[in-house]
Amino acid sequence: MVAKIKKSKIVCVSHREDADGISSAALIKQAFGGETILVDYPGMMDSMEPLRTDQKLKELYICDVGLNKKNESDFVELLTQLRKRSVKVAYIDHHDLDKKIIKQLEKIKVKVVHDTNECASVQVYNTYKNKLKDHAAFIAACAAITDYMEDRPLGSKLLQIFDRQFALISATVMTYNIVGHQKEPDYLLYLVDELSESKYPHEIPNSYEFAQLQVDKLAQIFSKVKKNMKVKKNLGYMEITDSGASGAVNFVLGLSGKDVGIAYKERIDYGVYAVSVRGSKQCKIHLGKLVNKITAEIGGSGGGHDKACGASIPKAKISKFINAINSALEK
Ligand SMILES: [Mn+2]
Repeated sequence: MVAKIKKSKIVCVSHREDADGISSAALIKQAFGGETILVDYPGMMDSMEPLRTDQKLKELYICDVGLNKKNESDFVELLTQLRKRSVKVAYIDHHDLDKKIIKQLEKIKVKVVHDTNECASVQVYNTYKNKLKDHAAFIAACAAITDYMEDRPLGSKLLQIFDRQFALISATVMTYNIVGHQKEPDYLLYLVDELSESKYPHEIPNSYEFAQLQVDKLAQIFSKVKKNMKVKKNLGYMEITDSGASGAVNFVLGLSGKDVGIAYKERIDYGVYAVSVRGSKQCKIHLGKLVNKITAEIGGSGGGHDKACGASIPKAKISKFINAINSALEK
């Protein structure tokens, strides 16, 4: 006789690269306990694959990781397998997503919380607030700030509870600690733990000192972008070699004077460029949808929000990608 394995494991998969992902993971941990798996876009599906055969898995929460044309069907297929084993699954996100995929997820009875108008942490807070402490509202408000979504209906309501300056400095320090520790997964998990235990960013040892170092690096990046950025008719772009692309991309956007900025950095482990794209307030095109479409055509994957998105592009295709965006902006 085969002994039946008791299902007891609770897992949260969340985005590792920004405060919204880390905060979502912290809120899920406070509400339900369990383990956290932090992912980035290139590694997302690989990191989730072990869950397929994890017989102990009981509940799965997936937060702040957007889907794209390349991975959406694999994602649905994996969750279908888990649902067949009666694993409880919730997907909470705010990146642009094909309605067809939402329907497919709802059909297999995945709990889908999806609003492109509020950040993921605010939606996690709103969905599970009866299981969360007051401090969780503060963490969600900080995440809304870093995702440029503190002016939305739910986000602004949460921010109103707290002193604005206190939330701004906490959100910023948290962000610099996350961005500066991307190569230290254990630190990121420690951060999730501390926030889930209702610690404020300033209570985490050395967080402000670390943020100061990051700010200094950013000032150096600003000078480098100014010197090395290239400009096409409708966009500015630059390859970044010694920092993250997402830290430099706003400088590329701002200094280029164009409505779109692109920064990209080689990911040697995957043989691709990790690409960040940002749009100005005047940019009329939904960049997340555009990048999803172009990467599906030329290779790679990507997508996200209207004015902030990302992509993973095969190294040889980067010029083609930049030219395709430049032409699409012409229309
Ligand atoms: Mn987010």
